[in-house]
Amino acid sequence: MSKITGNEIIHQYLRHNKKFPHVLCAGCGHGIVLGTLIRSIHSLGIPKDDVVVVAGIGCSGRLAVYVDFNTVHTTHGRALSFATGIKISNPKLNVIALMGDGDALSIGGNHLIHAARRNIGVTALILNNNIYGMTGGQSSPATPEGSTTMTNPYGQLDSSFDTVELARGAGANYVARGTVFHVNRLEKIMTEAIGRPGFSLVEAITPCHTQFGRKNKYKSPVDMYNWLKSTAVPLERYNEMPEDKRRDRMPIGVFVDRDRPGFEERYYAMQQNFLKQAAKGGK
Ligand SMILES: Cc1ncc(C[n+]2csc(CCOP(=O)(O)OP(=O)(O)O)c2C)c(N)n1
Ligand code: SF4
Repeated sequence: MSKITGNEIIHQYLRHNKKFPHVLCAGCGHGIVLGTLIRSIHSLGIPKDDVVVVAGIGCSGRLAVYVDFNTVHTTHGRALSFATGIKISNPKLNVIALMGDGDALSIGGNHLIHAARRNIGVTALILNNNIYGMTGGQSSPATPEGSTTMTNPYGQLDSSFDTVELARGAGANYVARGTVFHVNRLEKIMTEAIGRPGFSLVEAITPCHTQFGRKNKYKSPVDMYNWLKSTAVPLERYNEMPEDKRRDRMPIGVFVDRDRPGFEERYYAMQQNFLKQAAKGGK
């Protein structure tokens, strides 16, 4: 029997009849992220019915409607709140919150911090294209300082968030960054993240040529992929680079890998303890 290819695997997980053609622009990296997510779930052997993809609003949020998992297309910035409720009500589910950088870091920033602090057993997948894609290219908290956007035609004045440092500081169990150019690494990271207990965060850098690239130095999708190729450096190599060489380079890899129990585990342990005490006639 011939070996099943990555593309054939992806087709097993799509809602062919209802939701296509998709809305993404040619050259958009979001589809590559979805491919890695599907292959990761497939390689972990998780049944479709045990997966819940909770997405916010944005081009990234649209991905949830194409896949044949349990899916919820929620409100902008609130994917993690819905995901938290789902995970607590049924901890056996693999809950993946899929968000854009605007969704996760701007309107949903507070939810992100507290989901990481709580260490809820959800995988947060942030598709960082450095911009608000769906609504026409406004600056997001991930827009690099100095770059041009629809709302910053003379250059973004604020510095951009480091998503990895934010999640690490807030207490996430697992934090990693990859790019859609380095697709095998991204898939490996995603697989690890989904398999870990507690709160995992994967930042997937994905090009939006339409709203970001064209206003900056990347006139074509190919320019954007070349930018990812030349900018991203594996973390181990980045750590060995002298300070001046690190400028304009972006480390990719696994930044945090801890093994603390997730909130839902701690919550059920507390509940069991309470029930035991009550059965003994205590408080
Ligand atoms: C409460 C609320 N505010 C604003 C919007 C409008 N809105 C829809 S998508 C979006 C930005 C999407 O950007 P991002 O999350 O980065 O995702 P992308 O489209 O780039 O994948 C905004 C502001 C909304 N739908 N709801
Ligand atoms: S606007 Fe950007 S993020 Fe949205 S589909 Fe097009 S390339 Fe992708």
